[in-house]
Amino acid sequence: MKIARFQRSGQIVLVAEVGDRFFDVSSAPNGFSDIRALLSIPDPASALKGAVNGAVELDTLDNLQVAPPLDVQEVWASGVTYFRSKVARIGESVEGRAFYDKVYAAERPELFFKSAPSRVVGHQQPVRIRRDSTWNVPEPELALVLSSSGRIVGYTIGNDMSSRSIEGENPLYIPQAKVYDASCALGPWILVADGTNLPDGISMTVNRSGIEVFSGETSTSKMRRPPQELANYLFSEISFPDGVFLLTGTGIVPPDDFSLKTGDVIKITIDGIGTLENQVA
Ligand code: DO4
Ligand code: MG
Repeated sequence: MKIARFQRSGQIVLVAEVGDRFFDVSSAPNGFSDIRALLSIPDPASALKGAVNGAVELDTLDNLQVAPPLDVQEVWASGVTYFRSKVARIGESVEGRAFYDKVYAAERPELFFKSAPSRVVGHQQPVRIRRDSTWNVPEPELALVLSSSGRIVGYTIGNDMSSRSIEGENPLYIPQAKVYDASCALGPWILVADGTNLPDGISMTVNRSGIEVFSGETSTSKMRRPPQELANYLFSEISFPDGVFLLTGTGIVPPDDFSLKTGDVIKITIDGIGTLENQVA
């Protein structure tokens, strides 16, 4: 089952896709309209199944506008969880390279605050590059949707937009390289986790004036750390009563001569979840 948030006449509608059918789970007597409610109960997957049973079926999604898949949750991110990310960062930062090498191998992962919900954009909304940055890339990442108890409730698609020039100048600038308006895209769908359906293939294309200027792919099997281990570290000394989204790091890094430009269209596809598309403003 997949779920997504939509807007209809200014109201949020939570839709479940089951097979090729769509249900308005916010219409059910035991339903939900917000992600906060879903992530604060002990067994969100069963609650969703119950809500689908009492929900109105939708013939079409045509009259709905897709919204980001979160409401009040913070977004956190993991770093250097793929060998490709380590190699790229060692290349871009002469003085900082030992830190990336160490964090890839260390027991404790790199975790950082990525975004407040107000700075997250959804499917087909523009992402931004910083005006004071000369080298900018998208980072396609599997995002974990975690309940208030730290359980993986689902998976969505994330883009951890990043300035490589600012991060490369000094790793202490990472918050500025990573955290700015519209630097995080998520969605549109959340694949509900069932314990056996960790998504595998991740791919990304960047199109410029209709021409593909980058494409790459990876697999979550190349991640150095299991997703639940990242979640456990995140929850070890912080609580998230409304749940939280956690990006799991990038395994796709464009070559060093590539930088995003205004107008570029970024498409990230994760098997079993769908495609997140954003244009660079
Ligand atoms: O170490 C800096 C950030 C790494 C990151 O965002 C990633 O590996 O995806
Ligand atoms: Mg990243």
